[in-house]
Amino acid sequence: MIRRFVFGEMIETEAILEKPQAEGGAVPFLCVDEEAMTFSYSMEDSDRVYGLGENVRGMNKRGWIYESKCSDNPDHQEDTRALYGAHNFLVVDGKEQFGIFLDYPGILTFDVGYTRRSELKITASDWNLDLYVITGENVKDIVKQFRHLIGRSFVVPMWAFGYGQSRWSYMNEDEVREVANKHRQLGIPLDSVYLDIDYMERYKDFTLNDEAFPEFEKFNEEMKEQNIHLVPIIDAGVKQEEGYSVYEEGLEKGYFCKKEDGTPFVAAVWPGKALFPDMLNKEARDWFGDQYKFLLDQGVEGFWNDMNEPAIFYTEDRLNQVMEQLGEYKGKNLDLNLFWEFKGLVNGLSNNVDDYTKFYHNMNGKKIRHDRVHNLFGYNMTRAAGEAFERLEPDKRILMFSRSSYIGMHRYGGIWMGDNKSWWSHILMNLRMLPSLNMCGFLYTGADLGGFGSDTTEDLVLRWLALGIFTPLMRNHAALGTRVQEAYQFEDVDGFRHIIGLRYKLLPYLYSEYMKAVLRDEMMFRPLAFDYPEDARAVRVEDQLLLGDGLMIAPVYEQNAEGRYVYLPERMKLVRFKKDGSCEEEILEAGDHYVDVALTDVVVFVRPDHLIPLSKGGQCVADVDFEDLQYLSFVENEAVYEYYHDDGYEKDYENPAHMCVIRMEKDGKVCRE
Ligand code: MIG
Repeated sequence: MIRRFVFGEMIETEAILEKPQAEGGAVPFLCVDEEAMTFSYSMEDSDRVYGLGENVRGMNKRGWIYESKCSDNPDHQEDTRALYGAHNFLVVDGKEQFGIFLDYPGILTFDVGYTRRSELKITASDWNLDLYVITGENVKDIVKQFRHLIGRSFVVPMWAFGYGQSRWSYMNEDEVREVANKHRQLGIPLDSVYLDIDYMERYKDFTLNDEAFPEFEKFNEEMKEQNIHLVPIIDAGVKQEEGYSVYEEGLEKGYFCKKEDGTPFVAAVWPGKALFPDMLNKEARDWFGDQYKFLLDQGVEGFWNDMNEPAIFYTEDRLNQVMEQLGEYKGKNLDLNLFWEFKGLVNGLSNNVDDYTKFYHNMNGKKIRHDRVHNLFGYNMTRAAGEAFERLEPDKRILMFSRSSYIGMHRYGGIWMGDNKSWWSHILMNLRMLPSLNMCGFLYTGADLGGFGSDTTEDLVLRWLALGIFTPLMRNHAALGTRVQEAYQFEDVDGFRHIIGLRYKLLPYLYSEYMKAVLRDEMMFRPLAFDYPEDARAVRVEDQLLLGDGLMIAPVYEQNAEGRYVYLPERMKLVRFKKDGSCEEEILEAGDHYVDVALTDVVVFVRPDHLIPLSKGGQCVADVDFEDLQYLSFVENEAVYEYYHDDGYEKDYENPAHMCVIRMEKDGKVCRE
């Protein structure tokens, strides 16, 4: 059951398109303090709290404080309170079971037992919000109701399930061609190469650097002939430059965010001084979306939207102020306090929250200060693109994923998990974020495999890929200046080919599970707690996941490990895929097991009476034969699998012809209905 409670007059976010009738009266379970603008709940010791989408720490969010404040924050540490997205949905599982969603576009705090261990306290910055309270049979049911409420998740073209290679600093055609060729020559599968900001002419959106990509359309075609898709980045800021048509047109039509006095708000990002299109304004959004046509017309079928928190290096006004203030330090003896103050001035230039109070949106004719709707910006940039794709390419699926997001954005695109590091702990962070994001509708998601910042190592990339082969977005991406980390840069090419190759074997299962999760508002990745709520051990497991209908995964995330402990909530079949192509199987009883996992092994666990359809693999998604299936299976009585398959490009998702039932008997006999 979903109940909606209205407090004040919220600014419309369109996170939920069809709102249930509002209710009056008391909010069950929650203590509401209008004065302090808080909701609180008293937790029992055994209560667990799930959700909050993109955030650090455990799947069980208890014991920390989180903020919904979309931030360009490359420090994904234990004490980080906010990342790029604002995902105000959580589920309490314990004595009471309920979900809450706060539809509120400003900054929120979720204190989940941080100040007082037994208290969950949510604090808003003003009292204009809608609160949804969802109750149901169990956690999965609560999540499903929420997912239904926020609408169906976005679907990618099938090639976007292939392996993608990215790096900030592929400077020109030849460098991109080399990435493609190396993979093909060495037989390492690949479906896409990402273009970071260097493909543009001086970081101007919807332009191409003509020297680096003299004949882009032709080049894109050349890549497509090899079944490789180029996926360019789009940034939120539009460069301020006379004669640049996007800038000129946006300015003329008044589509950029403005300061209080009505003049354009100028902030510096990649291209230096830039303006932010008013993504919250319908006309500006349509206009910005139409700009993607420039690349669509040249054959591009996928994009990633970056810097849309929006990130700000500095604003013109603050920079001028700081420059002036800095002069005052000249000739002074800078002691600790003064020196920190001095440093603080410069450091405070970037992503300064105060700057978010300096510009305005025009939402349906109403002037609204940015900080009140801060968390809607990235969502609406991606919505601009998503809506434009529907207009411009109605019959095509176009890949889109964004850095910043809000609840509801999952209808238009996926997200990637932002600027992680080449750290072992970030493999685990990647794993833990998956179910929390699925709860919020983000099914097409993944992390920068191998790590974005910092220098990586071969073993780290291999181990990370062994998780990445399961995530819908499977992309290796690294920052400018870091150690190169394409699969072919390392010694054990056979190991990379094997692990990445497995992704293509798993594809029939992964795509089927993804589509079922989309169509049924379900989660593809679940904590063990969601399926085994009665198992006191399972509910505490933080480093294993259920993947779809029949699999459990337990990746290795520690350096130099030769295996790991795995907890089995029931009898399962372990399957070990080895580099030499062989496959070992072993039935394990419920309980704890130490499982050997060599550096190039991939281990999965099949649940009883389940089967997993596999293909024979391929060098790209187009190679994969979805009819000629093999099966991983663990049949004690009979296994039944609902197999979803479509052509991966058309949009008639609901066509029942895409679904069939595969049955396997104890003797291994398979039949399809
Ligand atoms: O502040 O475009 O998260 O994936 O490579 C850096 C350059 C800006 C941040 C993105 C990252 C991308 C990078 N961008």
